[in-house]
Amino acid sequence: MGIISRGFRGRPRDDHGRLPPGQYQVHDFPVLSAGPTPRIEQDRWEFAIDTEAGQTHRWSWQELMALPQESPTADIHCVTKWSKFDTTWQGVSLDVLFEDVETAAEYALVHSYGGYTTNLPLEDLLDGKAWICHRFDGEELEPQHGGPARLVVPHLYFWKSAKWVRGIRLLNEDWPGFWESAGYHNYGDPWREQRYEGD
Ligand SMILES: Nc1nc2c(c(=O)[nH]1)N[C@H]1C(S)=C(S)[C@@H](COP(=O)(O)O)O[C@H]1N2
Ligand SMILES: [Mo]
Repeated sequence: MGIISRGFRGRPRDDHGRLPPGQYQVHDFPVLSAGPTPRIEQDRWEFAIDTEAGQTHRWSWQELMALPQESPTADIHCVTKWSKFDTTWQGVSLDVLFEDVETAAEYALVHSYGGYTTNLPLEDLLDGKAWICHRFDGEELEPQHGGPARLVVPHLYFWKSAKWVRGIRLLNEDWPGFWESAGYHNYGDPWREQRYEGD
């Protein structure tokens, strides 16, 4: 076997290192849904945070719209290896929704209309890291991409960004969601390539 320099074999860094390991860039917006697209009218939509102490905080669509809105731009990374740069959203920061929520819980289980669930540490939803978004690229979020509203938590693999989001349950103990209980990584950091359990 000859000596092959790592520098020769290695790929050039993509777009100044914005592409996590094993990912490639796409310019379209793939749709990945584990089941049919639920249709929820805005006037029937609600979002709730349930605390570990049994308190519920609810927002109607009108109440969500009345909250301060942010327009995050983020790179998103799907575990099936596509990444999309500079996606532009509009929605409400989870920091705003958690303002009046008293909790000592460390874990969050996000659930969606249609039954999808995904789990993450509560701290990954706070401090400007996550939003409930209802607009994408300047338009109302399409049903196939999670409209009326979805979670967007771009620093983790995109399966954590629950479409058709309905609520968040705060838990003292971690509880795996849909993909997390099917062999995917519990945390899902794309920069550490945490795709599957054991990665
Ligand atoms: N409710 C729900 N949310 C979901 C999913 C799903 O199947 N159901 N798929 C996840 C996965 S695997 C990915 S990659 C993204 C895909 O979002 P997109 O279809 O808007 O690209 O949504 C995530 N959120
Ligand atoms: Mo995904």
